[in-house]
Amino acid sequence: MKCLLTLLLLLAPLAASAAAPAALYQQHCQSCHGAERMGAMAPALLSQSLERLKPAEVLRTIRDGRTATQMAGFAGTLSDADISALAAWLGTPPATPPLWREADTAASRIQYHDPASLPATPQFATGIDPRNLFVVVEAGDHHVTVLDGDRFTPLTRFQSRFALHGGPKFSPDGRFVYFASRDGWVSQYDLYTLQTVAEIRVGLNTRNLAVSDDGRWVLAGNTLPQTLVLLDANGLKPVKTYAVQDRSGKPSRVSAVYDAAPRQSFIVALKDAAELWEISYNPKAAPIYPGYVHDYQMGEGLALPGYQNPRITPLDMVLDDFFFDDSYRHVMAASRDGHAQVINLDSRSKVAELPLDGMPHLGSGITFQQGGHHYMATPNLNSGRVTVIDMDRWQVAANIATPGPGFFLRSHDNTPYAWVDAMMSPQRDTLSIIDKRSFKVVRQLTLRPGKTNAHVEFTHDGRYALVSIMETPGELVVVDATTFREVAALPMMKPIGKYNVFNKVTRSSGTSH
Ligand code: DHE
Repeated sequence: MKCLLTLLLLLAPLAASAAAPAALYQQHCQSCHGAERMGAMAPALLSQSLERLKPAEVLRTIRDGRTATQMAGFAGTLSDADISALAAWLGTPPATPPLWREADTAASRIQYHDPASLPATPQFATGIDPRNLFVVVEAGDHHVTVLDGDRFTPLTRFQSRFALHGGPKFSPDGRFVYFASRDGWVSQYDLYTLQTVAEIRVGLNTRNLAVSDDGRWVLAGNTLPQTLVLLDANGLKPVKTYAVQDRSGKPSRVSAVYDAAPRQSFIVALKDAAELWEISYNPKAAPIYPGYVHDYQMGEGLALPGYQNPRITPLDMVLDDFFFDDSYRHVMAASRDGHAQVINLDSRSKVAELPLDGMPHLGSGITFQQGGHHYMATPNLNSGRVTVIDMDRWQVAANIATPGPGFFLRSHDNTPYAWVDAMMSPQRDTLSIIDKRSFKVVRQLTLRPGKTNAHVEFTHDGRYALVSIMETPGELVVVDATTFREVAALPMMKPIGKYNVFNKVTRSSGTSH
């Protein structure tokens, strides 16, 4: 009895301090960050939303606030112990998993402008080429700059949703650009009138989105909840929500969604299931794979083949980073632990193993042709090299050493060079320029010593390379792609990625799609 009393006495203060963070949250955070930490005018504070932040950064943000935002510091209001308890509590998942239902998605939609009322032509000065605009995502203060790609002058700069991630995607005519934020917001922005048309929150934690080649659909993939959400691309009205689960019914997070334009379908990579999904947006799709449902024994009720229904290719392991050949018949796929293979999307089977160890970043790869061969090249997230794969033989053609692991690789049809960073290493300030003909590094470029030099995108003609100095404050540096000389620099707040309308809508082989 004495023992039990001692234990209860010992646990009492713990119980009191365990209750405190929830109350602190309610009192100080909820009005901006929303009930159940789901986000409101400020971002969600779910453990999934914070997993990219180091615990010390969470602590610092609560204590000191965030500059240039409405997040005030709580150092004068809360004790150090309270701040630590709150930070630790935010890092743990809520006792009851947060729910985000179709009705929440539908209710979140905001239409700023009726798509039918938008003027038919660009409203900015004539002489500015709407196909050579750049959309630059500035992560430092959550803004987007729209840049004239001929003069390198900003047309506008606007506040985005918190923490945009992944490549913004364009409508086929290049008029609209679609953004996804990690918090689940999808935004449709009109580059002709430089204004947001509509926004909708499709989930609590989103990976990325894809836009269909016919311009009619946007598909967004979530990790929380484990869903895919199909939207009407013109105004973002929700059309369909797919529960993502494997054949045994186990839910899976989405790793990424891609548009396979030549197949008129979306491809979906899954983080927790050894399956690959393909969702056709071709209304005539039904007869294409009539045997599929029976092959896979899914049961007619679970997955019907055809238009807007997932057709599933079973895999022999979870593969969640993908790259496609130009026809989108073949997908190169890698697992987190360095296994890679090639899958034929027509026969729905593995056709080759790829000897790619380390952590190839396939999603950041490029394709090019050389000497009659089709190649793809990929950086590696944990090894200083770019691997070139001969796609005619599915063999490694070269491993090109770079100063350190890199994240992004870029080129353009009009340049013989591919540019790669080493941003995952101490040499994060050094870009390596690789000759696509010789597979050799021909130049190293350090535009701003000591700072992260990464993510390159070319002008529509391939004459200039725009490089991010990913710092707050940072810069966007314009480099002549032939002489490698700097020609301009614009101050920006941690420009993460930049996207050229022409290169994206023409699916230039040197950039992401
Ligand atoms: Fe990304 C694209 C996944 C971390 C900046 N990133 C993508 C895409 C995927 C992905 C699947 C392709 C989306 C598309 O085309 O729409 N990224 C992941 C991860 O799994 C990873 C490693 C961990 C995570 O937290 O999700 C990750 N990514 C980062 C970063 O830390 C980066 C550097 C900074 C940030 O803002 O998060 C980052 N990712 C980017 C950028 C793109 C991207 C700039 C678009 C590249 C492009 O040119 O298209």
